[in-house]
Amino acid sequence: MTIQLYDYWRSSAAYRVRIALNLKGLAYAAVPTSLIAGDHRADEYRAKNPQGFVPMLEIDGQRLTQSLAIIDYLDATRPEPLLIPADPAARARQLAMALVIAADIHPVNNLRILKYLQDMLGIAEDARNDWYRHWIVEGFTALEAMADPGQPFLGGAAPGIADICLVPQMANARRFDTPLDAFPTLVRIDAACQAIDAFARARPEAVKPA
Ligand SMILES: N[C@@H](CCC(=O)N[C@@H](CS)C(=O)NCC(=O)O)C(=O)O
Repeated sequence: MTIQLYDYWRSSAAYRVRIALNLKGLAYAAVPTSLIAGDHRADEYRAKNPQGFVPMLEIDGQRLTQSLAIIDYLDATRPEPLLIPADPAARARQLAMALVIAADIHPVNNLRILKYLQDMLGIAEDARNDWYRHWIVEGFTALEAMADPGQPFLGGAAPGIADICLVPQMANARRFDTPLDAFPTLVRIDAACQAIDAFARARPEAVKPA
């Protein structure tokens, strides 16, 4: 049965799942779900995904949400290549780096948070952009210190779940003109990932509907 990814080209959480599917060599059909048109808030979509976020993955008769849970499912059912290490200590380290982004940077910069700052609190665009950059710089400062500068990827010799979270967050950082000079290891690892076809094919510009 076809794997279906409810996807929005600019969603960084969906971008993570696109990378994971590509790294595992899994073909999928994208179901474009526009955050700008509000497709994610439509009753029909919320009936399938009560949280009303992308990504959502339909696979093996399952309907899965939350990008990290989806990647964990893919690892459990299609372990090649493993994206979260099996070794408990390595696993904890990789998840910790992934969660700096997925739990601590990304949620406070989400579309609905930015809309709340704008619509409910009357925060102007410049201040919202400062907010966006602030949380990236804070999180990247920690992640730069956690990364091993001697390794090609956050995941070590091969990219893993932390790299899958890093690349979309880097794209967001650049989109909002976040200064990256203080993060040489992260910048180098991002470039190494982007040179891999599975990452390149998942880029927002590569999947943006015509
Ligand atoms: N923790 C979730 C986050 C999903 C998420 O926040 N998706 C964003 C797009 S990147 C979304 O659907 N936002 C809708 C909104 O903020 O209204 C995951 O990792 O899948």
